[in-house]
Formats: sequence, C-alpha cells, structure tokens
Amino acid sequence: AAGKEQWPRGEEEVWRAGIRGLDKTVDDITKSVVNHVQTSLARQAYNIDDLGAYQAAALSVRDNLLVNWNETQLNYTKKNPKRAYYLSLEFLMGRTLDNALLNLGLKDEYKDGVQKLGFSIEDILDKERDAALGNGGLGRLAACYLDSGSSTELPLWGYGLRYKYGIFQQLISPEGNQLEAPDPWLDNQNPWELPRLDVTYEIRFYGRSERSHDGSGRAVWAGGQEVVAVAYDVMIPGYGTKTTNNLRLWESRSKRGFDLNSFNAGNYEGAVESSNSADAITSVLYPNDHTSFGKELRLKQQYFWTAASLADIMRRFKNQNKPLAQFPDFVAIQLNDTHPTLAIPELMRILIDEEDLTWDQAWTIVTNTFFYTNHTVLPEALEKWPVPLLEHVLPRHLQIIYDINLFFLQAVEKKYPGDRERLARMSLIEEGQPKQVRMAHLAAIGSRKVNGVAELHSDLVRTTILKDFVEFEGLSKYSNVTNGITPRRWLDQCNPELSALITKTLAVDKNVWLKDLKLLKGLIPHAEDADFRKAWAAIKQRNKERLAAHVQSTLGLTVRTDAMFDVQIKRIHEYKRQTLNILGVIHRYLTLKVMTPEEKAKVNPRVVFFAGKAAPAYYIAKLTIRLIVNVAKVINGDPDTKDYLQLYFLPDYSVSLAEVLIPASDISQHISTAGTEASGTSNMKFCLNGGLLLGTVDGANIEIAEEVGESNVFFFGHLTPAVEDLRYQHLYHPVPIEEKCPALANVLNQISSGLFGNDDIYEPLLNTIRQNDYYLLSDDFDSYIAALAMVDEAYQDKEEWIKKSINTTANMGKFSSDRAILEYAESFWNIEPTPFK
Ligand code: F58
Repeated sequence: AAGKEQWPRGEEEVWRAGIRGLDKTVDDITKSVVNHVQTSLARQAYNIDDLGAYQAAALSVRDNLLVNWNETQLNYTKKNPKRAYYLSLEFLMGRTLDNALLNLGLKDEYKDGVQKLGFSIEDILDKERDAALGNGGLGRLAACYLDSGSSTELPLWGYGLRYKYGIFQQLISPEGNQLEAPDPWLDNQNPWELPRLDVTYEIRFYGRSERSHDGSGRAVWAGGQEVVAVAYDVMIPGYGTKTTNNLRLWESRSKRGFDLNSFNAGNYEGAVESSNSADAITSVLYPNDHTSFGKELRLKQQYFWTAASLADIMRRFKNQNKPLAQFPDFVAIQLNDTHPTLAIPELMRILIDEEDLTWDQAWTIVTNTFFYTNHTVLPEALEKWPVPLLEHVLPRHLQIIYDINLFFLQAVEKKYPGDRERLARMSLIEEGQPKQVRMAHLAAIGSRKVNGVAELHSDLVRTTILKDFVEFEGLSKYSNVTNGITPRRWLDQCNPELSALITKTLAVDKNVWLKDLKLLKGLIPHAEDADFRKAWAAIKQRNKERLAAHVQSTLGLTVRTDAMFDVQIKRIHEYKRQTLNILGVIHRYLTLKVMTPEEKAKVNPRVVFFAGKAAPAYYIAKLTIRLIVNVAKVINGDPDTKDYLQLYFLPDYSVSLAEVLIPASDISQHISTAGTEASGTSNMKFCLNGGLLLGTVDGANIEIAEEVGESNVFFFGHLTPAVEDLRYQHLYHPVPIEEKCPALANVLNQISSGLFGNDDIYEPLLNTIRQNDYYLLSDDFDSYIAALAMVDEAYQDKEEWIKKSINTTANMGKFSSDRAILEYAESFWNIEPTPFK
C-alpha cells in the first residue's frame, strides 16, 4: 500500500501526544506507582501496606503491558496473518508480576523504584495470589505455551474460562486428612485482567431443534435458556519481544440480569434465580484429575466456552470479508484434550444453520481447522457424554454428531465391508445403558492432525486407543509433539542464581540462551572445572536453605539442609505411585531401625518431600496423603532415625510452591507405572535445574534420558510391553505378595500392625496392592529399592554427582516450550512469527 495511511479520527498530533509510551526509568516507574496508589487505590503514603504496594505496582506494570498489547493487536489487524487459537479449559498461570517484569525487561527498575518508595520487591512479589485455573500438568502446559507463543512472536491466542474459584486450597487436618477450602482468588481484585464488557455473546442451552424438510440439512434450534458470555482479557507478554498476545477468558452472566416480569409479579426469588444459574457456569473449576463423569454443569461449561470462543473467532474472520471456504487459511484451532471437542459440531452448526453451507462444504472447513492433542490413554480418563444428557442440553449438536457418525461409518464400511466389530469399535456412539458419545473419536475424526505429548505416549495413542483410526486414515495424521516448559519461569525466575552463573559461564546475554536453550550445551566442558562445580553446588545449597526457610516460616518445621533432598510433587494418583514412594520410605526407616551405629554412620541423610492435591472424591488418593502425614510423624519423631531420614508433606501444592521446591532438589521421582504417564513436565523442570531424575521408563523420562545420557538418570521397573502380561497374571495366576516380594509384604504388614496408627484405616489402600495391584507395585518394588540404593551410592561421590547435575542441565535444551510451540506452528497450524517494530 503506497502513500500515507489515513488517520482514523480527530487530530493525529493530539492523539499521538496523548498516547502513553513505555516506562523506562526508575523515575517513570515511581511516578506511575504513586499515581496508582493515589488514583486507582485511593490511598496515600500514610496508609499503604505491602498488599497495596503490590496492587499499585501491578497496575503500573499492567499499563506497560497494555502499550505492547495494543500495538500487537494493531499489528495483527494490519497484517492479517493466519492465527492459531489454543482452546483449554485450564490455564495454570501462577503469579504474574515477576514474569511480566522479566519479559518487559524492567526488573531492576521496579526493584529500585519500589525501594525508593519504602518497599522490598520480594515482599511485594510475595503478596500476589496464584492464578490457579487448572488441575495440573495439562493446565500448566497451556500456560507455558502461551509464554512461548508470545516469546516466538506467533499470532497465538488462548481461550478459556474465568472461574470465580480456581483449584481448591488444600488443608491437612491433624489426623492427616485432606480438607478442601474454596480458592477465592479474585477477592482482592485481579489487576491482570481487562474486563471487556462490550465483547459479549449469547449462548443457548436446552430448547428444541427442528430439522428443515427442504433437504438442505439445516435445522432451527430455539427456546431453552440463553446465557451471556463476557470477555476478560489477560495480557501475555513475550520474553525479549514486544509481542503481547491475549488470553481471553469467558465469564457467564444471566441474559436479563434480572427478570422484571417475575419481579413485578412479586416473585423476587424467581427473578434472581435465572441469574444464579447463569453465574454457576463459570463459578468453579472441576477439581477432578483423570476421571470423566457425566455432570451437566461440566457439559455446560464446555459448550459455553467453545461456543463463545468460536463466535469470537468467527466475528474476527468475518471482519475481513473473505469467503468462508478460506476460514482454514486464517484460523487454526488447537483442542487441548477432548474438553473443547464440542467446537466441532458447533462449527458445523454455524456453517450449516447460520451460513447456509452444505454439509460437505462445512465438513471440509471443519476438518482443516481443528487439531487435537491427547494427554492420556487411561481408560477412566477418556471423556464420554451420555446421549440423553447431550440431547437435553444440546439437542442440535446431538443431531450433528449422529450425522457425522453416519457419514463416517459409511466410509468405514466401504473400506472394510461387513466388519461389524470394527464399526462398533470406531463408532462415535458407545452402546450401553445409556449410550455415550466418545469424545476422543469425535475429536480425532474432526481434526486435521492428532498428537500425543511424548514419543512413547504418541505410539500408545497410535497403537491402542486410536489404532483403528490410524489404520483407516493413515499414519501421517497421527503424530507427536513432545511437551516443553518455559525456561523463563522454570529457570531464570525460580532459580536466579543458577541463571546468573549460566549467563556468566556461557558468556552470552541471558536473553540469547533463554531463547535458544540448546546453548546450554556450552556448560558441558565446565563440568570438568572444579571451581565451576563449587559454584554450582553452592547455589544448590542456597536453594535448599531457601526451601528450608520457607518450610520454617509457613509450617514452623525445621528441615536439615545438609541432606539429600528427594522430591515428588504432582497430583496424587494411583498411577503416579506416590504409594510406591512412601512404602520405600517406610522400608528405609525399617532398615535404619535395625542398623548398628557403625552402619548408620555410612548412611546418607535424606529428606523426602511430597506435595500434591487429591481429587476431593478420590478416596484412595486421600488415604495415601494420610499415610504420608502419619509416617512423617513417626519418622521425624524417632530419635533412632531422625538424623538419617526426614519426611515432609507440604500442603497446598501450587505453581509458586513448585518454584521453591524444584531448584532445591537433588533427586526427584517420576515413578508412574510404565505406559501411564503421557509425558510429565515437572521431570523437565527438575532436570533443567540440575536435579537428577529417578524414574520409570515412561513418558518424557525416556526422552530426557536420551538427551542427558542414561548414566545421568536412575531408571527402574518393568517396561510398557510387559504391563499387560503382568496384569493378566495378577488376575489369573496371582502369587502371594509374601512369596513374590517379601520386602514389600513386610512393609505392608508393619502398616497393618499399627506402626503408623493402630486402626485399620489404611486397609483399603493396602488392599489395592494385596488384591489386584493394577499399578504393579509388587512387580516394581524390588527394582525401585535397588534404584534408591544406586542413588545413595552415587551421592556419596559429591564431585561426580555435581558433574551429573551440570551435564543434566546442559542437555535439557530440547525441552524448551519454544521448541514445542514452533513444532505446532510449523507442522500443524501453518502460522508464522509476526513481529513488529
Ligand atoms: C497431563 N494430564 C498428563 N490432565 O497426565 C501428563 O503426563 C502430561 O505431561 C500433561 O498432561 C501435559 O501434557 C493432565 O494434567 C488433567 O489434569 C485433566 C484435567 C481435566 C479432567 C481430566 C484430567
């Protein structure tokens, strides 16, 4: 476009003079903070505390983010690149202030600025509550991907829900029971969001769907309930770039707010009722991890969010006045697990019922727009929705799903004539009472690409749950993108001293290696340098002291810091086998109890940390927590052993707690039954911070070992191909535990005999092992204990251990989420970095 662009309105100079630029100096910053104290908070120097100072600083940082955010959106509007949208029911963001300062490059300036105003930046940072709109790995992955999307300057937006209550707060009762309290994270206002009261959509539920009789396939869906979706925007700054993408979160509100007719009729309660049920949709994050259950409100969340997001995407597309057939040239939508799969029938509905396209035209657009990531092959976690529920809540979508199924099965039948079993296996509908829709099948056939999250997992997707689909559609659609983590939060922010040492040693700017993580390989030769090793070890030691200070100040417990720190932190689940870990701890304790003082003198002191939440209705997981807490009481109080073994369960695991625990770990445990952990991402975080890995041959552990070298990883346990046979044997040729694994039998019997409380409270947990032992603890226990011994032995040689630690960090470059997001961008979405000046 030649010539000068027309200024849209008013006098350009006046506008330009009024536009806020970025704060640059300490002086700019103190002025802006004081201004927010005075105006936004209506306070003064006389009555401002740390929380107020946090809020004012956050608002001031937000102003700066907004400068870049506005320019980013304008840049996209002007250049009109193809964009990608990441649909995720969970975004586990954690805290924002420190990350925003890092990405803006204003950390030092704010530090000095708030100091001049009488505050310490650490105290201020500590006032922020985590944004915990997620359960675990899946939600945190989404957060890392947004960071990487902006850092690599990709036109990538997130879409999610603005839950009023995030994941519950975990309290531990004196008996060791998990209690759940709500997480009112919005109570102190949230400076990081921009309410967009002008961006709203009306979303329908229930009602009736009437098919037309004109042969067009269209239908009219009317009646029922309409709920309003209101947008809240969260700015996602990139590291070392101006690109600041958007995360749009939807809040539900009632359409009328207030039913005036009911009010006039004297029915006040009826008048507010509709408002209550509309609010309920985005009131709470479901805290279930790896179970699918047919709750109506959860279904309404899924549809509310996908329908609002698609309407928003469609409106943006239509602003360009392009033919609908070009939709996939401008829009790629990534489905984070099956939770947003209703977007597939919803886009069909829009294209057919509202845009008058034919079925085939619509299906071509849909299947070139969506991409589906699977995060689990555990059968109990695969989403299925009962047909009667879908029919009630989303009658039109059920019709569309049935039509998709009909056409799909016709094609399958054509390729495999008469193969009824195959048809039944591949159908979108599972027969039963009631019938259920298999969301993974719908997501797979409605998408252009399907991927798992680590090599082994993607293989399992291809050979187990979607095997028939691979056979039918071809292998090339079914691929892998190994997960990644952002090195900004998970190294530079959480471990600033290590980051500084790396920068000094590599002799490149930190903004170079943090964006090209393979450069860490430059550390390898330094592993041979004794001074470097000393500096490396000293940082690990200070990180342990930082963790110990945290435990002291939050729990009042004294942790010794001259021991090996052994950490397992993740959701509590049978497949992740925290039980194996605690049984191993008990085994160690029992062994210590019978040692002579001379034997004990050779033992490496060890401090074992657990943290993690259990789903509120997951009885066995809650018993595991209870066992850990009660074993800790006995062990930590036993004068015979407390110098050699300490055990802590840290309550209320969160992103922020992880940021303190991970840099302090010498060894971390990732010990799922082979084939069950799709990838894991905390394994990457520990290794990036120089913690060694004790794990099974599962998920991304395998690829970590490939990168860092098997000699730097402690592997144990049966491999994936053995699992099926072992389970078969448990069922049909069980061997008593006493025979198969006497060490384990002894531990179980000690628990039963009351060593950690003399009632039979733990029996249901122990029975999961004694009876069918689905997660194969009895098969892996001996090799687990042997691996722990190898860890002990390796730790004796401190210099060798530090070398392993350095070499581990040095070889973790592959696991940057920048690499992962670029794989999605290049091989799936076909979008490009879109920088601006
Ligand atoms: C996790 N899934 C995988 N699901 O378990 C983990 O191996 C992987 O590294 C991670 O995804 C990222 O790919 C996971 O966190 C959930 O939390 C779902 C929440 C909603 C209900 C079903 C489980």
